[in-house]
Amino acid sequence: MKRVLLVFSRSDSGVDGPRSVHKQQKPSAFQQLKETFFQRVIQKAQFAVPPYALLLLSSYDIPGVAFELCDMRYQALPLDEKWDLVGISVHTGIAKTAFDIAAQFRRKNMKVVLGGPHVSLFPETCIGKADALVVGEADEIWREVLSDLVSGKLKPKYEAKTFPDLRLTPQVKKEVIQISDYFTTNLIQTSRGCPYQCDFCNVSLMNGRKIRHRPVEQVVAEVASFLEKDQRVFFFVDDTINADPDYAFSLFNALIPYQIKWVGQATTLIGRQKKLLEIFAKSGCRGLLVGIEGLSDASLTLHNKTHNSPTQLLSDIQAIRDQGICVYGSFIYGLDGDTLRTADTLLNFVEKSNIDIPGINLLRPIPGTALFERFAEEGRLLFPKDDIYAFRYSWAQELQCKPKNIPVRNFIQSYSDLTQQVYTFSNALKRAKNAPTIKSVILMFNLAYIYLYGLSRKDLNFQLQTSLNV
Ligand code: B12
Ligand code: SF4
Repeated sequence: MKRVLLVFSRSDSGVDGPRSVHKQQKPSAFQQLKETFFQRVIQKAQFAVPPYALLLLSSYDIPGVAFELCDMRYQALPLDEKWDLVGISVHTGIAKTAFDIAAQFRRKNMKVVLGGPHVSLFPETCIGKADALVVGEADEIWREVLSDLVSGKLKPKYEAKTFPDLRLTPQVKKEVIQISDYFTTNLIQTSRGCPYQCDFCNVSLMNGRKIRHRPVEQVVAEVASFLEKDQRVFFFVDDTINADPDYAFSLFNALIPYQIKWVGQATTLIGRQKKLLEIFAKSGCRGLLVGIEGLSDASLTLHNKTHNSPTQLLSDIQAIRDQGICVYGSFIYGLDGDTLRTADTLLNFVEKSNIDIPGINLLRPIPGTALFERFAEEGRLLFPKDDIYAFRYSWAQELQCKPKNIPVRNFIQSYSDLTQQVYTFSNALKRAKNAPTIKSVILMFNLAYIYLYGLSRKDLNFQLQTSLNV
């Protein structure tokens, strides 16, 4: 039997437990204690969900292959055991850590395969870091990798030539995880691909613009099988669960009898898709993350987020909340149409719309995106273009590009003031009280965000004083 270990490593900062991104900043003993406490709470309470991609890869039935998973948020690397293959999921923000993990296993003569968003987007940066690379969505080639492993003929590179047909993707099993480790283990993906092309996003680069679905009956069967082991909330990981309204309608209509509670991610258009919204509510939807990003026509157009309509955003959010669904509104401050006045507009909007959790993000140039390339040409990246690893993911703790219309120093001040005003203790209580449902979850998020945005202000200020030449 070939033993395959799948490894998921935590992010340095971000949803896996935020900490200062400036290693040179020495936290006091009290700060360290506070960070550890918050990291634990945030990890467990907020996003501690199993690594979906690795659960999927462990669900393939290949004769002669047995899977185990090491989730480094909970377990140390089992370096002293003998593995026939170690598979590591790599995203750009943790690529260096992933390469280091690969090197540790390879030094012990164990074979390593790398896959995931970073390998798919930047395969050339992964050459020599592993015995095999899987470029693109692995679904159709994973079987080949494993049969080659069994026959001792692992190839250095496997590349998905087309986007896989999700009808052939197996039902996810949870045999490799400890269910009690997580906030929930009910992660489901119904589709891949996004028809939109917001210039700061890399989803259509990775998954294409055409939406590919799993058949409704397959998803329903997966929900039913998940319920046998875990009755907690379901998280539909699709980027835009309402992108194909007809499909979404059939799916959630079919899920009504299962009486699940679920959360997911949608575009603001859901506010105007009345029938679908009703079905979402009836099928147990408790919260939706919606990408609002900017509030002005200028900003939305300049970043190609044209499916959002600034004049309808308020009523879109109202409509969602009226159905008893909480809204996590994701904003970006620092878009190309933004000026210093935008901070006030954002603050007013957050208050007027009663958004349950406002996410106030900084514009981040993700390597590979159209935005990244444009900002590089315009000389607006704050780190060298070739050092793609410098563009790490944090909790808005680092400015990575110059805003178009606002000097950096003023921008950081304005962003810090904004997050301070949005996240106060009394606002947290007010949002929890007004939330249409899951009030305790809303309170928990809002309280955690007071801490997280405090960390953001501290780190941004440190960056301003130490490395931003402005
Ligand atoms: C749901 C989601 C989350 C959830 C749940 C993640 C989880 N635990 O599974 C939460 C909210 C927790 C989350 C957290 C983060 N996320 Co996230 N997330 C997503 C989202 C929307 C879907 C991911 C998913 O499950 N896709 C479905 C699976 C099947 O696809 P996949 O992961 O790409 O895997 C396929 C292939 O890549 C490949 N593959 C993947 N791993 C491996 C490993 C091996 C060995 C092999 C052979 C193949 C392989 O095979 C899979 C099947 O085809 C994506 C956007 C997207 N469309 O991908 C962002 C995305 C993956 N996240 C991203 C980021 C940045 C993060 C965070 C760093 C955010 C933060 N600031 O903290 C953290 C990182 C946490 C971590 N340690 O990985 C980025 C990664 C960008 C990049 N270029 O690397 C993405 C692409 C979003 C974006 N557009 O920027 N995320
Ligand atoms: S931000 Fe959302 S809507 Fe825009 S391209 Fe990315 S996934 Fe699609």
